Amino acid sequence: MDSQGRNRLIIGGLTLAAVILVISLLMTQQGAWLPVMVESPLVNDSVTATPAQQEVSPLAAPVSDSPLAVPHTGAGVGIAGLSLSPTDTHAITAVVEVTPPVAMTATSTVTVTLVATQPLRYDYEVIETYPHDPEAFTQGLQYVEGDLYEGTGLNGASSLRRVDLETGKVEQQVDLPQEYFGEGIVVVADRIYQLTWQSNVAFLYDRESFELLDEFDYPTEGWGLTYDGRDLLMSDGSATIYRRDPETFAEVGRIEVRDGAEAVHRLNELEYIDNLIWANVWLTDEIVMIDPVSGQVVARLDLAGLLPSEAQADADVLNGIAYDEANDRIFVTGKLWPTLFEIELIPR
Ligand SMILES: [Ca+2]
Repeated sequence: MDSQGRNRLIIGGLTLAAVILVISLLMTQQGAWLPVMVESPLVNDSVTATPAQQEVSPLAAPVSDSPLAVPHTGAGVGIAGLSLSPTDTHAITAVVEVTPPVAMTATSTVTVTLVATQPLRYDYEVIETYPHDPEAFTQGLQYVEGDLYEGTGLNGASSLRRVDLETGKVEQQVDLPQEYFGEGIVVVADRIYQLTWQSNVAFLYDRESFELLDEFDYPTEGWGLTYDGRDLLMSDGSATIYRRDPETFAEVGRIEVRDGAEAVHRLNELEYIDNLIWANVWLTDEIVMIDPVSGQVVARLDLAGLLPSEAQADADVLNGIAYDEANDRIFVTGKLWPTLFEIELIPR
């Protein structure tokens, strides 16, 4: 994707965004819970003040039938003078005056989530193909300075590898003991991290020697792994991406991944590209691109048909994203795929 494409992606994601404000569990004076749904389109990212008091009518109607319109100036959605960034989540307090039948004031904390209602759609073009070990059950993939680093899975076939991109030749490899099913990997400076699927342990290696330096525990399954320059980002097959401290592997935050209001589950191999998290979605031909702040899917890449049908019989699913930042090259492959592809994105 060229820089213009990236800008188009980001700007498009914002332009199409909408704000859903949910005031939940709004306490009335009678002590009953009055949930109120507030929806309003996002005009742009500049927000000005609006009154903090709104009328809700009719009071007795179900939530979905009584949306509380949030007035906004032409500049965007305003809530009590807060300035909302389209990529942030905010906790705000709303004071709502409800009439009729009974005048009451209720206060609640609301979360403002900016929702990309229409993720951009991309198809692909194959730029180049490279050989890939058809015995490699790819679970982690990263491009670093001319080499591919790859983590493979399956008990008895799990490994960490350094692979020559052009030839697909494995130039360095360390195998995991039979009991471990290898998962995502990430190279950070002179270290390599490797997850395991269900053993709740990550391995830390010296990048050059592949010597095992340390081990870390974590409570979830291990699927994909990448790095944003500060935190490790880890998937576990759910819709959550965990932020982890590279030094201690301690959890330091979470990203709940959604497309609109819908959670996106089965997030697998990851790659951090241009401030977005790209994620394979297990059992699909899709890669989703996730805003790391809001967790919103801002684009979807459809890679259906990438692996020729004659190669599909012996192959497993699409999995593995690597990025050559210096040359803006995107590489993708799959588990037991004989080919690694350099692709370019084509807006649909
Ligand atoms: Ca990757």
